[in-house]
Amino acid sequence: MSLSNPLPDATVQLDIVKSEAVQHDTLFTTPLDKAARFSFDEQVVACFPDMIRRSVPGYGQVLAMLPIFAKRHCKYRQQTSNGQRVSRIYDLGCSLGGASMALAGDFAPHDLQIKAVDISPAMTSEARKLLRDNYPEHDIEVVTADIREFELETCDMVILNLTLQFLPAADRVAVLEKIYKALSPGGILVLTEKTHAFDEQADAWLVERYYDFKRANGYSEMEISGKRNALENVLITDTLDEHHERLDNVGFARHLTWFQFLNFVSIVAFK
Ligand code: GEK
Repeated sequence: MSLSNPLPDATVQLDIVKSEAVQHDTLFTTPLDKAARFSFDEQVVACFPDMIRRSVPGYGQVLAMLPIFAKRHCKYRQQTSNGQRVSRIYDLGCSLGGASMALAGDFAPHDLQIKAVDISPAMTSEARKLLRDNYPEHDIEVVTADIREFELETCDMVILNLTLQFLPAADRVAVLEKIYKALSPGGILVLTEKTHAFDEQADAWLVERYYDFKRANGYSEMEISGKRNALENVLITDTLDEHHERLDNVGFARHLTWFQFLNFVSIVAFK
């Protein structure tokens, strides 16, 4: 089957990086050592906006909804050191700060305090630059840290956009517990993840259509299989039921799947 035009939805995107400098993702256009593991290094940073847009169905739509959710659920519940009331939002596993940028773009500088955290220094140094250039007036701090060790202050909203999936399975509960504790009553967690289906046939169909999506966005068979190999044991998916069960277990009384596109889902959990 050949799909010559990019799928309409694949073109829905936020210009998270307006710079001309964004490279086309060519990371897997040449055969690589089969054992090479995917890592968020300088090479990935240089093509990240192109990569995420072409390989994550619904990335733009999810980001576009974040400020809409924030406007409903962030109620200036936090106090800064100089006594001002703000809404504090964490963007955990921020990469280049796409989610933080989507939020900053829709809020006045004094209304939000954003803390964006990522373990990759290559990502945070670029994110810091992009956020400073695009939103110089906003209170946005970019921190290089492992979210498993990073302490959270009380907050109104936490974004885990495609990040939990990169943590070892055994560490996921503790991170969610920490988030639950930090959220003020009325606050929300937005958790977006790649998932797998429990039913084998359903899963095979979703995975195949996901590869069709990537083909439609210009990825070759070699690029698709190269990326799949590199992500093995690096990106470990759960089922949608496992996500909901874990959220129950850490204390979230109410959570629902508000978005699904093939095997990618986004959940909102309410404290
Ligand atoms: C976006 N949220 O554009 N601590 C902190 N960061 C981590 C950790 C960890 N333990 N493990 C992985 N990361 C972004 C996209 S990308 C998703 C998120 C993807 C970071 C890692 O360095 C990378 O930047 C990010 O999680 C995942 O809205 O590339 O598929």
